Amino acid sequence: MSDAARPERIARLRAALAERIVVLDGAMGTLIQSKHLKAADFGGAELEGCNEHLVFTRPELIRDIHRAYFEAGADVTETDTFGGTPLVLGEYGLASEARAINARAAELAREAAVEAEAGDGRPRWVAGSIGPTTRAISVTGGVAFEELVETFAIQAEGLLVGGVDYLLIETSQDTRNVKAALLGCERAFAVAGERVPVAVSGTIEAMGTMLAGQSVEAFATAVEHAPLLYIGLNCATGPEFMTDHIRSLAAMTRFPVACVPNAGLPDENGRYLETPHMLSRVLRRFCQEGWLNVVGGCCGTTPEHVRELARAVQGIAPRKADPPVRSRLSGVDYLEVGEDVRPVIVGERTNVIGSRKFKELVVAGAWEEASEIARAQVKRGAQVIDVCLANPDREEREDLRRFLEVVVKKVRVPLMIDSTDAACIALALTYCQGKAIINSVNLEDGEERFEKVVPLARQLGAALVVGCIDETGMAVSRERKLAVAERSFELLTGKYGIRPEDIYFDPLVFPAASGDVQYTGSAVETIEGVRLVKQRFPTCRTVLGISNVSFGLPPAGREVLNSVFLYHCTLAGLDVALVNAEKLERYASLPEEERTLAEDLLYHRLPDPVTPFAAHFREARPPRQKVAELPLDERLAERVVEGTREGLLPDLDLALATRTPLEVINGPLMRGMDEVGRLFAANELIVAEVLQSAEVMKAAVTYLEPKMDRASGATRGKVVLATVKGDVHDIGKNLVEIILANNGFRVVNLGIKVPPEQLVQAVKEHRPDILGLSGLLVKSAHQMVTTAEDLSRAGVDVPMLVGGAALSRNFVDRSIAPLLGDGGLRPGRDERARPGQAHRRPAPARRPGGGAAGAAGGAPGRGRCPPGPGGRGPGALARGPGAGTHPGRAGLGAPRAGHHAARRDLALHQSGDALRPPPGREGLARPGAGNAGRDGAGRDRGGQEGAGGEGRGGPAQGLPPPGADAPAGGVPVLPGRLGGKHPRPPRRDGRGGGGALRLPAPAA
Ligand code: B12
Repeated sequence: MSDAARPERIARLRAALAERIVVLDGAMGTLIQSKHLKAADFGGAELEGCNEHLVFTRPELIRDIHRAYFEAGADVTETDTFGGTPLVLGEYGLASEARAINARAAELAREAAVEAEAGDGRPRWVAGSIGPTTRAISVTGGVAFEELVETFAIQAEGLLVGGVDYLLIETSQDTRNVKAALLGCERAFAVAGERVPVAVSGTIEAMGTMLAGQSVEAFATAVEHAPLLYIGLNCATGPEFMTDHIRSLAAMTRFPVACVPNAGLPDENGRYLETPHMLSRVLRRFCQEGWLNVVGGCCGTTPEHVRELARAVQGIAPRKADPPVRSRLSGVDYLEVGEDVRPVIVGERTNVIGSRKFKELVVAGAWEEASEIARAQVKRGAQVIDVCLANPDREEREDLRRFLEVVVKKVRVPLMIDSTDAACIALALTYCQGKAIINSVNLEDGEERFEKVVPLARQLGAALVVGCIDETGMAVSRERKLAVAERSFELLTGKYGIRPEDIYFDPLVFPAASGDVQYTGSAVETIEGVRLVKQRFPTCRTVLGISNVSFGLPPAGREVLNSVFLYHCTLAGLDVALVNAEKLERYASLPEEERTLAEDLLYHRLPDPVTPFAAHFREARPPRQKVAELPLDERLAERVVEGTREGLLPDLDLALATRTPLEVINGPLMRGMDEVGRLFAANELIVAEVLQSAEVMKAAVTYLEPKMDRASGATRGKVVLATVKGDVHDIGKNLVEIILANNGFRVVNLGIKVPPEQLVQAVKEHRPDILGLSGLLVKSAHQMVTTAEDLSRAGVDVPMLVGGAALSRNFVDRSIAPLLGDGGLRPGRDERARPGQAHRRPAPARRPGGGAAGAAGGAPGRGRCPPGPGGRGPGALARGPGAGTHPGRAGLGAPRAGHHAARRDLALHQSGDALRPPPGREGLARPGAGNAGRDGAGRDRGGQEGAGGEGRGGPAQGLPPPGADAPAGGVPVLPGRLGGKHPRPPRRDGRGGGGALRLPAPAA
C-alpha cells in the first residue's frame, strides 16, 4: 500500500460510517482453534498457542481467514494481533519480535483487503487489533502504567508499518489499560510521523460491568477525551445481554457506536451456540433502533455469522449521534453533574492542607487509615473526593502515588486531583479508571499553567477547575470574576480544545470575617459571581471551596456561616461544593436568628456585621427548642428530619403503645421523610444530610419490622423486587418487601440500580409470580418503560407491580401497561381503589425558628423539580380491607387471606394523572385481618448474592453509598471469563497461554 493511499482510505472509512452500517469480521481466535493446529504449526512446542506467531509460520492460513470474512461481506478485518504486545508475546520469548509480528499481521490483512477490493470494487479496511494484554492494571496489578504505555506503543508501531487503516483497542476490561493504550498509540504516531484513527471497544461482563468494575457509562466517560473513530462493546456475552449497555452508550456518546458480540455466552464446554440467524436478528434490531454504526462478531462467530449479519443490516440507516451535552465524571462509578444533583458534594478531608488528621496519617505512612478517611466521606454523602498531598515538607509525588494505590481500591466515586505540580497531576490521572477533575488551573502567570496542565486533561481525560485568577491577582468583585472566566473560556475552548462542559469555574471564596478589608463584602460578590458565570456559561459548571468563607471565626459560627453560604450559593446556581459534610450545620435546622446573623455577614448588610456574629457564637449559644419537648408524633418526624437517632427507639416504643408498626411508619415517620424531601427540593438540605435522614428511617423500620404481624405459611407466591437502573432509593422498596414477606410472599430483593437484563435473568432463575419495580426519580419512570420493553421482548410474562414517587396511574396505564402482554399489568379485584386520589401530605409543624425556603434575604427556594399538581401515586398491591391509614390513599395493603394465586390476587395500582414529582404520598396499609401470626416469611437477599442486593439483613445496617450497590467503597473483583477472546490451545509446558486475563481468585 502506498503511503498516499492511507489518508484517502481513512477518509472513505469515515464517510462510510456516516452513510451506512459498517460490518466488521468475526472471530479470529476461535476460527484458528477450530483448525486443530499442531505444535509445529506454531513454530514448535515452545510457541504452541501463540496465535500471533502464525503470521510467520502459517501466513496463508491467516490470510485465508481474512479472505473468508471479506468474501462473507465484511467491510473490515482485524489483524491477528490480539496478544501482539511485547508484554504478552514475552510469555513465548517473542517480545523482541513484536514490531515485526504486528507489521506482518497487518500486511497479511492488507493483502486480503486489496485482493477483495480488486474482486468486487468495494472498499475494504484493516483494523489493527490491540487486546487488553494479560494484565488489567486495576485488577491484577503486576504491571506499571508506563510499562503498559510502552508495550502498546511498540505494538502500534508495528501495525502502522504494516499498513492498518485504524487501531482498535478492544476487549477492554480496565479503562486504565485503555488510557495506557491510547497514550501508546500517540507515542507510535509520533514515531511514525503519521496518525490513523483509533477506536475503543470495551467488554461488559455478564455481571453488568467491566472486569475492573465500571459500567458502560463510566467507561464511555473515561475515554470521551480521545477523538475516537468509534466506541463500542465486544466479546463477553451474546447480543441480547448487551441491549441495555448498547442503548445507554448510544444515548450518551458523540462517537459512532459498535456492537461486536460473541455468538452467545459459551456453554460449560466453551461452545458458542448462537446461530448466524439468532445473532443477526438481534443486531438488526439494534440497528433499527438507531443505536449502531458498526456491527461484527467476536468469539464463536464464523464467516456464516458475518454473511447473515451483512445481509441483515444492509440498507438500515446508521445511528446519527446527537447526544445531549452533559458534564460527566467517573471513577469506578459514573456521575453526571447536572441540574438535579446540585450541589455535588466534594469531600475535602483527604487534603493535607485542610485536615490535620489526614496530614498526620500521611506523615506516619498509614496509607490504609488515610484512605479510610476518603471512604468515610463517601459513606456520608461525598460524591467526589478531593485528593491533595501537597505537604511542603514532603515529596508530594511519592505521597500521592502511595495514597492513590490504596484509595482507588476503596472508593468508587470520581477523584478531584488537587495539586499545583503538573507532574503530580499527570501521575494521579494514570491511577484513575474514570474521568477525574483537575484542581486547578488559572491565569495567574498568564497561560503558563494552561500550557502545562491542560494537555494532561486532554491526553488522560479530566475536567478542569478554572480559578478566577489572572495576572493582576484573584478576582474579588463579581465583574472581575466574570471577566476572568470569559477570558479563560475563550482560551480553553478555542486555543486548547477543552469542551465547555468540562470547565468548572471557581469564582473563589475569601474569608468574610477575617478583618482583611480587601475581602470585606467578598461573600456576596462570590454568590453573585456564581450567578453571573452560570448565566454567561450555562454549559459550564461552577465550584467553590465553601469553608474558606468562615476562616477566623469561632468554630460553632464557622459551621453555621458555611451552611448559610452554601445555601445561597446553591440558589445562585452553584454546581459543586467542597465541604466537610460531616460538620456542616443543617441549614434547615438553624434558628432564624442565626440565619439572619450569617446573612448579615455574607451580604454585608450592617456597618459591622462581624462583631454581632462573632459575639453570638463566642458565647454559649442559646439552646434551641428541644426536640424532646415536642409532642410524640412531631418528635418522631423531627428525628427523621434532623437525621438523629437520639431517643428514637424509646419514642417508637411509645408510639407502638397505641398504634401498629405500619401506622407508625405511615404516620410520623413518613411525614418526616416527606419533609426531608421538601427541604431537599428547596436546597435547604444537601444530599449528605438526606442520607443521614434515610439512615434514621431505616433504623426505625429495622426496629419496627420484627414487631409487625405476619401471615402464617409463606405460600402466597414469589415476588422479585428491584429498584430500577440508575436509581439508588430503596427505603420504599424495602418496605414493600417487608409488607409482602409479612403477608406470606417469598420475596427476592435484587437491590438497587438493577438493569433490565438482570431482571430478565432473575425471572428465569426465580420464576416469580410477580415482578415488583421501584423508582423514585422522574427518569426512573422512563426507565420502567424501557425495562418493560426489554422484559416483554425477552418473553417475560409475569405480572408487574410498579411503585415510586414519580409514577402516576395515567403514566403507568399509558406508557407501561401496553408494553406487557396478557400476563402483564391487569386490573385485579383492587380496581375498587380509586385512581387519581392525589394527596398532599401536610408537612410536620416546623419548630419555631425553623425557617422555610426563601428565608430572610434569600431568594425563594429553588426546587430541583418543577412543582407538580400535587400528589403522587406509589404502586399499590391489592387493596385489603384495612388499607389506607390515611384517608384518600390507595394503600399497599395486605392481600386477603384465603386468596392464593398471587397472579390473580395482585394488580398494579397507581393514582394521579401525570408524571410528576412528589410530595404527596400514598401510604402503606396495615396487614389485613386474618394475617396475624409470625412465621418469619421468607425473603431472599437478591438471589444474586453479593452482586445486586443491598440487603437489609440485620439491624442498623449501613446505607449503600449513593451510586454503589456493592459494599461501601470496595471495588468488586470478579472471576474472569474462561478462555477470553481468541482462546488458545493449552500449552504443553503449562506456561503462558495468553489471551485471557489472569485473575486473582474470586472474591468471597
Ligand atoms: C431519602 C432520599 C434519598 C436518599 C436515598 C437513600 C436510600 N437508601 O433510599 C439519597 C440521599 C441517597 C438520595 C439520593 C438522590 N436523590 Co433522593 N430522595 C430521598 C427522599 C427524601 C425520601 C425517599 C424515601 O425514602 N421516602 C420514604 C419511602 C418509604 O417512600 P417511597 O420511596 O416513596 O416509597 C413508598 C411508595 O413510593 C411506594 N413504593 C416505592 N417503591 C415501590 C415499589 C412497588 C413495587 C410498590 C408496589 C410500591 C412502591 O411504597 C412506599 C411506601 O409507601 C425523596 C423525597 C421524597 N419525599 O420522596 C428524595 C427524592 C426522591 N430524591 C431526589 C433526588 C433529586 C435525588 C438525587 C438525584 C440527588 C443528588 N443530589 O444526587 C439522588 C439520586 C441518586 C440516584 N441515582 O438515585 C428527588 C427526585 C426528583 C426527581 N425529579 O426525580 C426527590 C423527590 C427529592 C426532591 N424533592 O428533590 N435521595
